[in-house]
Amino acid sequence: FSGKEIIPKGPFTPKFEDYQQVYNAVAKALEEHDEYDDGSYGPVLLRLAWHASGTYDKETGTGGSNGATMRFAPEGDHGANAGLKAARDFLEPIKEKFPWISYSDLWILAGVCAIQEMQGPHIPYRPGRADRDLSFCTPDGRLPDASKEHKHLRAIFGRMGFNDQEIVALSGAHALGRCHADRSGYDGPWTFSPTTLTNDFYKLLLEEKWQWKKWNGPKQFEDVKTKSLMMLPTDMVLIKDKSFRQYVEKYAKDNDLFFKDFADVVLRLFELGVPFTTGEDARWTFKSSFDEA
Ligand code: ZEM
Repeated sequence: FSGKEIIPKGPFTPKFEDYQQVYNAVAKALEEHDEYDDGSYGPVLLRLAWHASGTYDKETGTGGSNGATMRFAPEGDHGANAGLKAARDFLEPIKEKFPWISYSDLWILAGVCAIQEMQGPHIPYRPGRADRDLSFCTPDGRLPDASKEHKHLRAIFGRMGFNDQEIVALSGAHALGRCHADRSGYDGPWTFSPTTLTNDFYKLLLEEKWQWKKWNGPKQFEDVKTKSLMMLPTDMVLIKDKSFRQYVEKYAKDNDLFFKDFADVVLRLFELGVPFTTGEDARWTFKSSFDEA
């Protein structure tokens, strides 16, 4: 042993290809675990990325996806985060395989992957989030409460820096997934295709007749025709409020416009409060399973 052959290695600096490998691993795991819910972990992964990001407060610069503080109590135990352990556990083997990625970058990358793999638009992404300890947990109450009204939605999303149009564009995510009685108390899916991103959330809001569901659970709406779909009180606010409604009408008519605006606003949501050392031109677009090789 001469030591001559030892090539000094700097710290591993992952590049686009490395992150695409992580993307591919998440996409593969999504495909493999089709036993979950309506056949995909995609919706709950997106919800994890949203709840990690949606704690941002523009006044104090606290919260947001940097830190992944939902790993810890108290934040992991906040009522709004009930059920998100399923998403965090789903990503654990991926974190083990790619230990160089921070949890906070991984959760957001997984959200991007979920959107793209559920046939949504491409969401440009850049890494730069570092994990932080539990002293950075945000206080409870920063995420929206589905039982509330217009003022609440504007206050919560305004705190993150979003306007009416952006609130409506973000809400189109409710085309995906479902409510779980054992998590939020609410029950049921919003659309008939909860694992494919479409503008159906807006179409159904406008085109179906909705009535209060008669049951023991929290107040929610059901469609009169099939009684199999649901809307939260905050979803219904989007067609009751004139300013919100004009955007619901636009997105119901034009899926391309919805995809464009959704991609723009989700990108911003996912970057809130992150102390990037790179510029906006450093964003990458991952190849999805639907893209040409
Ligand atoms: Zn949701 N959301 N959300 N949301 N959400 C649920 C589920 C999902 C609100 C809300 O209270 C709830 C955004 C905005 C808002 C997703 C994405 C996004 C559930 C059901 C509730 C109660 C949870 C359960 O029981 O499992 C409220 C009040 C919102 C204010 C407008 C935004 C913004 C989102 C992303 C951009 C997704 C994908 C789900 C489905 C999760 C799943 O497990 O299927």
